Amino acid sequence: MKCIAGMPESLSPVVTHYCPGCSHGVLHRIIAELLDELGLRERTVGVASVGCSVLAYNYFETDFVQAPHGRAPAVATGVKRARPNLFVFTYQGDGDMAAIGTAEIIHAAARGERITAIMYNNTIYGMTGGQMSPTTLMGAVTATTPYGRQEESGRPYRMAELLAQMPGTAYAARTHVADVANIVKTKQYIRKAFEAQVNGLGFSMVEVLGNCPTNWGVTPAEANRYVLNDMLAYFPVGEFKDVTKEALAGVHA
Ligand SMILES: Cc1ncc(C[n+]2csc(CCOP(=O)(O)OP(=O)(O)O)c2C)c(N)n1
Ligand code: SF4
Repeated sequence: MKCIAGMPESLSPVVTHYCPGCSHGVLHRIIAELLDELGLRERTVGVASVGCSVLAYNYFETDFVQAPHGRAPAVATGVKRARPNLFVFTYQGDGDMAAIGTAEIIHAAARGERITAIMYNNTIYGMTGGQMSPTTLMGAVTATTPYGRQEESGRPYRMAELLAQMPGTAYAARTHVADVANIVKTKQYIRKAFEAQVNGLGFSMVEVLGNCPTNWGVTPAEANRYVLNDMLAYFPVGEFKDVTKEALAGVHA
């Protein structure tokens, strides 16, 4: 029989703990494919955060550190500064990056740390039961906003645009994995973020709009429709900063 698809070498052949239809797994595969294609596997250190992806270290055939409570960018900074030749990326949810660890990510970007941050934005705290996060859409019902998110909880903010403004950021983009075309696009964006680090250009990040069928209380198909209809209306996809071309041409120091 002809094999037309296989596992990336950087992805571990183990049973997943993610819920059926959850797009964390899609994103893991994209990252693993890129680690293979860019030849980074043997010198990669991933940094797992809190949230459902706390177990990310089970799924990648690379070294991994676990950094609780939003401290992944700080830990990644330490690893990268101690061993600049390593390839270092964080994998964080919106609760971890945009709430618990806001200070770490903003200052890592401002300092231009040569790390890459991947944020999985499902607009809630998935692991702990679906509480509101900073990216929860207005009016959305969550475990802590039973009547829908109201003005008193603030309004959702956009991490990719925020981090694009930081002086040390070389690359910032937002994408989603709710359909095949954008899974392909996501891989292109993450490739550019990884290459920004490999080329020593500064901090890079990609925000990926993901789903959480379990805590949203819907089927995987309905969850992806929520991403396409509701989340995309508030969180535009695209590249918000890309100094890679100019930097490679020597325009940026
Ligand atoms: C400072 C701190 N407060 C609370 C927690 C408990 N906690 C563990 S996972 C989590 C939610 C993470 O949500 P998110 O980052 O959005 O990831 P998801 O599970 O949705 O993928 C929280 C609040 C914690 N680990 N640290
Ligand atoms: S709780 Fe949500 S984010 Fe977590 S694994 Fe399940 S579907 Fe995915």
